Amino acid sequence: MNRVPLEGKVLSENARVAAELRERFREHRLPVLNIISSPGSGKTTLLEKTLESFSPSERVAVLTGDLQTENDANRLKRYGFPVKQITTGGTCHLDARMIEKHIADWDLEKLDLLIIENVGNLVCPSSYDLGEAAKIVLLSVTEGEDKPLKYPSIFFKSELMVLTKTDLLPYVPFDVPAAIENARRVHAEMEVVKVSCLTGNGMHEWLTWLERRKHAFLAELAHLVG
Ligand SMILES: Nc1nc2c(ncn2[C@@H]2O[C@H](COP(=O)(O)OP(=O)(O)O)[C@@H](O)[C@H]2O)c(=O)[nH]1
Ligand SMILES: [Mg+2]
Repeated sequence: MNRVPLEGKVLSENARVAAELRERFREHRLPVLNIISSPGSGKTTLLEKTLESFSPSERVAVLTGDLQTENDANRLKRYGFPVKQITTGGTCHLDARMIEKHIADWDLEKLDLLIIENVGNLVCPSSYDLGEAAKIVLLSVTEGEDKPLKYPSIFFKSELMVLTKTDLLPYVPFDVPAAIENARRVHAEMEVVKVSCLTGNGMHEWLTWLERRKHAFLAELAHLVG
């Protein structure tokens, strides 16, 4: 079987749909963030804490991807914001068509932020553009500081690395400066935030980053238009 041309076709079709989505998100002045990590790094927990911190008037929505179950959407729905689960069946990443389908009945004009929790995987999601403004990679302190070197693509493409579960640092031999250095060897401009969702340490820095990124997206748009 000739796998490579088929894979190329799938990726170029995805790129086409993602470009249309990006255009739509720009028309609606909607910053979209694509959160990627291995399973269990703390994506849903970080989103729970994030939604919990928002005032009810915040115009945010979340799409969350997994192979199976509605568990994450059920966890996230408790905060009162629009949330949808995308179950991929067996696919190890979200693609642009899935995003298009799941936002079809949302009025994007009523949103100021859309956060996508990708399927837990450090490899496949990095190849599939979802029309997002930025990718964010999470790395928990139990995963080893060498992961940016082993899975460089996603670290290269992400603007921000969130080091999660920092409350566990006293118990695991994880070298934080080495992890940051490894990430910056792959992506020199990588921004880094260290967070513990258990203690709340670093949440302020994460929320500040989010706010700053939303403004940067709008400023970029104004620049494109003007
Ligand atoms: N100690 C600790 N555990 C965490 C933290 N964040 C998440 N967890 C735990 O890590 C596990 C996986 O978290 P989850 O958010 O479901 O990860 P996801 O698969 O990336 O969405 C759960 O048992 C969480 O309670 C944290 O900051 N500190
Ligand atoms: Mg999750």
